[in-house]
Amino acid sequence: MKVKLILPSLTEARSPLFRPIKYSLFPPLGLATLAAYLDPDDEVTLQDEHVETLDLTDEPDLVIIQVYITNAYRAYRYADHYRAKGAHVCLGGLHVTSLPDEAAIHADTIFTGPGEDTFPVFLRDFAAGNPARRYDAPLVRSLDRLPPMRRDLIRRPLYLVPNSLIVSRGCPHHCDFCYKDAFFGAGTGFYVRQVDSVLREIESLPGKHLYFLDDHLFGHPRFAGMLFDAMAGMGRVFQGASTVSALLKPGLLEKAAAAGLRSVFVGFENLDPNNLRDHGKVQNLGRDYATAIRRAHDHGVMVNGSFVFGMDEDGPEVFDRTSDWAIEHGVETASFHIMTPYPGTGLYQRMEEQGRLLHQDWERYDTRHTVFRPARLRPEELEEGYWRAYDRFYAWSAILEGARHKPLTAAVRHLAYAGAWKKFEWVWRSLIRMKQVTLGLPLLEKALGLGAKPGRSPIKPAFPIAADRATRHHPVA
Ligand code: B12
Repeated sequence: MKVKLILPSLTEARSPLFRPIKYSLFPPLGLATLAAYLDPDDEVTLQDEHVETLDLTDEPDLVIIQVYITNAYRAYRYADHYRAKGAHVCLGGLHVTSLPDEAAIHADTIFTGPGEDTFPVFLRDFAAGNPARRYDAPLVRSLDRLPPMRRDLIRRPLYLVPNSLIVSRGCPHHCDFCYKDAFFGAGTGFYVRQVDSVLREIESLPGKHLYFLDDHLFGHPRFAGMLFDAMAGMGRVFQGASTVSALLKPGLLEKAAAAGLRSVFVGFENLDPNNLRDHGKVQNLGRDYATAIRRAHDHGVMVNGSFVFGMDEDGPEVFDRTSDWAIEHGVETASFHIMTPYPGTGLYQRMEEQGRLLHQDWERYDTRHTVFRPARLRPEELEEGYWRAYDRFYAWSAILEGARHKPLTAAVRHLAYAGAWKKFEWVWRSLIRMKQVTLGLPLLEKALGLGAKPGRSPIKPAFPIAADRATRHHPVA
């Protein structure tokens, strides 16, 4: 059987206004995960429109498309295209789960929730000539029998972070702006893989650098502790995400840093406790953000802060105040977002009930556009402020100011990391044009490793490593 898996480009990724490197970072792990359930004899292609031009001239029997909110219209166009050619088209992912009826118009089969349990069932039904129109993920889920994802289908040179991996699903918290509760529904909302399987995957990945794409890598303390203990001595440097409260608790951060954690993504979201309370971000309430940052820095871990603008208490002062705060606390990189009510979330429901949604053009639900009526800002004021926050935070003077009070190596690392990320756009663009984005990876590893404690030599793992597909097809990055 000929199978085609497609990640259509997020629409904002096509715009000259946005930075192409952001869309050449992470390979489509969700699709590579689903591909692991296909028959080894199937002829499989995986195309990611962020990094390559889609070939739409082929004649697959089965087409699998991952739908995010801002690629939904593209996804539907490709779905219609392949259905017209007689292929069986499956749609799944976050947006399909939020709006299954919208997606169903363009699909032979739709899937809600994570696909690990439903996709293999569909494949059996499809082979028997009896596929259903819709599969909903079961309420009880586990990753215990997860087959290794098909990394051989990923074109590594096209990504800056080919060694992205994911060791859990979901998150233990319930913020009302996050897709998570809608996606996992009433079922298991946070679950982790077996540590051994993660270690085997890590061993199969070439080079030093790893990026954990989990929503909350520290979210299951026992699992995370075991993972970090086992990783110590593997000679890796890695990045991942945590909450403020997990950074404040002694124990895990120390283990993570010893295992090679060099930068952590933290959802600060907003500096106003009333805003945090409004959106159910209770895990941040009363937490000392400054101490969390200091603890990370003390352990040689850089901070990538994430902030959301447009909450009800936010007025015109919020933009400068937030970027200045981040600069003052030596946050190395920051991402700002305009609050965006994704369909299916508590926030969306609230905005709809209050009549505050401005439109339902999903392509503009990209966290760069205002799609609802803010309480204390005009919609265009919110967009202007959002761009200004970026300009202010990434001005050279601000980068220097943020690095100024740090010990020398940490200051150099701050400058190198923030500068390389935001100030050398032409380098990233050239690498993308050459289709050799991975060439930037040694630079990233160098910047992350600066000032870190001397690495220990890699130890042999205490279990046999399967010669898995990734090592066979991609010996070295
Ligand atoms: C990598 C990533 C990106 C990449 C996306 C490209 C890529 N390579 O996937 C980039 C950097 C471009 C990106 C951009 C953005 N992202 Co992003 N991203 C992620 C991240 C960190 C990992 C995705 C991943 O690999 N997951 C692991 C795999 C296993 O899960 P999965 O992809 O969901 O696939 C599973 C299911 O969805 C399902 N499935 C998916 N497709 C299909 C199809 C079929 C047929 C079936 C059966 C099943 C199925 O089965 C898969 C296996 O379970 C997630 C967080 C997360 N932990 O998931 C956020 C996440 C998806 N991003 C998020 C956000 C907010 C954004 C941005 C808006 C951020 C910003 N301001 O720039 C933008 C734009 C997103 C948009 N417009 O929708 C949010 C939610 C977005 C939403 N509701 O649509 C998430 C969930 C993070 C969060 N917790 O808030 N992101």
